[in-house]
Amino acid sequence: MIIGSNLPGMPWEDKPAGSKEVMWRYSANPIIDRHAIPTANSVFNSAVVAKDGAYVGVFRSDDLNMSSHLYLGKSNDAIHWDIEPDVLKLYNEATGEFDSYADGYDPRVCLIEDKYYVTWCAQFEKWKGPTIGVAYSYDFKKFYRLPNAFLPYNRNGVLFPKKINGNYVMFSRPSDNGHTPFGDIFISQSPDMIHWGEHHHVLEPMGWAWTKVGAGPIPIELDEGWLLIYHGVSQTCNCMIYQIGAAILDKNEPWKVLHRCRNFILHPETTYECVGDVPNVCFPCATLYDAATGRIAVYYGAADTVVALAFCQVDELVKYIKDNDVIG
Ligand code: BMA
Repeated sequence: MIIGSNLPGMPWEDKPAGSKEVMWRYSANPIIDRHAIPTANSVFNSAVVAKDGAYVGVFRSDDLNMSSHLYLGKSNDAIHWDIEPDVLKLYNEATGEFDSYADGYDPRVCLIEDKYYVTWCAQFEKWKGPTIGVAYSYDFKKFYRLPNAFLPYNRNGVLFPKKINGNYVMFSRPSDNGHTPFGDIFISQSPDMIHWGEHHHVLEPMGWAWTKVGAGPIPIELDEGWLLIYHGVSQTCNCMIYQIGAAILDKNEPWKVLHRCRNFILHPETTYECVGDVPNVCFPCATLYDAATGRIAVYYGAADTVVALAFCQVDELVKYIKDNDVIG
């Protein structure tokens, strides 16, 4: 059971008749085209949230110079998106002055109390390698930048939607300055969103995700723990394959893995997942969910080129994880 708000208008499509999949794709995928921004080569790995009866999002686009930036977008149905053509501006919290643009990639958006936090992989030359950028906004109009959370090299900084034991909690995946042929998910904690410590190991590579793992969307609170949807990567003779997996973590000590699914729950197999700038990539960055019905919509980047949508039912997913559990 999901502990959270109801979102009856969220995107949804029933599982196709006869399908045995625990997560199924939207029939009109991809929902966002690679040229959805005038200057874009691609729009993928992006994050959406519900706000004031509609939807807002932070989108990754790689431009015609193959530089990655973040852009704001809005939507009435969370399927058709109006994305602003200019890069998201960040203000300096101390001065309130416009300070920088959001250069980087793979945003996540997390509402904690009254602030929408954006975390992303910040890759300015001055940071000396990829690390976790943090900014917040009250209104999705003005975004204030906070200090980067961690030292380089780090990616996939994903916040929990509420404080746990009085602390903000964030997943991350220490990495290298390149395409990182390794990687475990860790958790760090902070009293103020600036100073991070009390680190714990969470998930290691295993099975179909034998090369590396990284947290995906903001975890979803269930009655029995936190639902973590993550990407897991296997390295073959000619490429890395990015797949989607799921686990359930302890509610109060979320570095404790209660259940971890042996099988992937989505694997690149459609044309839009297997043909693009980086073939064979499903990279989940956000969900929308409706607590009343247990419906979950997963937003994922496909082939580092477009944004796609998939669906699952929480009870069915939890049962699938437990029926195929590698823990215990
Ligand atoms: C990761 C990140 C993601 C990307 C993936 C596959 O290292 O760069 O943005 O989707 O590789 O290329």
